[in-house]
Amino acid sequence: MSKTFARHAAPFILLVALLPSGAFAHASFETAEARQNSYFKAVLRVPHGCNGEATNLVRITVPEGMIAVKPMPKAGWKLETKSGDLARTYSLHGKDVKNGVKEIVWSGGALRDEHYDEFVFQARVTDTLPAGEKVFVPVVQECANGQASWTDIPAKGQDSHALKAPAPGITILAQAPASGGHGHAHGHGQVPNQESGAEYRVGNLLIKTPWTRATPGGAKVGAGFMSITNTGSEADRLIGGSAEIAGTFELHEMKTEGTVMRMRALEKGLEIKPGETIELKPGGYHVMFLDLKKPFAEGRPVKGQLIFEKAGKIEIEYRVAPRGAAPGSSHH
Ligand SMILES: [Cu+2]
Repeated sequence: MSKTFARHAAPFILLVALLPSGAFAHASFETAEARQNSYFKAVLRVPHGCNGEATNLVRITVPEGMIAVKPMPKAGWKLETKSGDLARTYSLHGKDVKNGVKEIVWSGGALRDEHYDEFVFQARVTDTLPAGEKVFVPVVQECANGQASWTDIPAKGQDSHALKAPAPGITILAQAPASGGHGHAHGHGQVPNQESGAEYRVGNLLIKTPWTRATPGGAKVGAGFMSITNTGSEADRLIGGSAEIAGTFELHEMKTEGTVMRMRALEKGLEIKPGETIELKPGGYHVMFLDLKKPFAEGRPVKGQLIFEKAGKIEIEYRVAPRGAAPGSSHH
């Protein structure tokens, strides 16, 4: 499970309290990241009807740059697609693609306001969609007397959270590292350093010594630490991730305000400038594991994933230090 970071600059406790009720208020995609030049399974979550009425129709407008679109039929719903000429010619497996599905409509069903459902399609994300940017997929729900439109697209630089009815967005990640006989992508291998067992490279980023602390039995939260070095010439940004046993993953900053230490979620992730090393450490930046299903046990490593805006995803392992361990204990 991965998640981009919450945008609330509220103290941590407040933020957790808000999650259960606020998290699915808008139509959104279950996975909100897709990789260039690969197929993406888009799972649209429809959380409620139109002002209490049941939803009878769901219409998705496919954005330019997504091709080879295939919607999934849904029991009890009629499925239709509208095809047309694309704005440009795409290449897929050596063939020209000039037209395709531009609209998907599921109709004739009845999704009651108090229920939730998912509408699924598959598409290929081309590299005409720039990595690091968000592509928006307008969605309209129709009911007997009204409709709910998720069609607002933010202007450049505008936060989509400021919009009343934001179109669900998908963040585009750079092309996956080559594997399985498709040649080599230079510098994009995810090769953990065998000697230390705690160095990971993805793109131009070097991640060292991820660690966390053992948690007491009933604890629902934990924090993770590491250093991240950008060896490239372009800035990158840690934008999300996940960890086993943890229901939710966030990026936080600890700051002293007056005499009080406060945690806040980082709105836009954590930027790592070219040549810079960012230390995630107790009392500063850290990744936050929320809704732990089991405690973290000393000596039993925790697997996780980090998502960077440009470099993409990397699987890492956190060493689990004793409870209350200090920063220095990250060294062997
Ligand atoms: Cu935190």
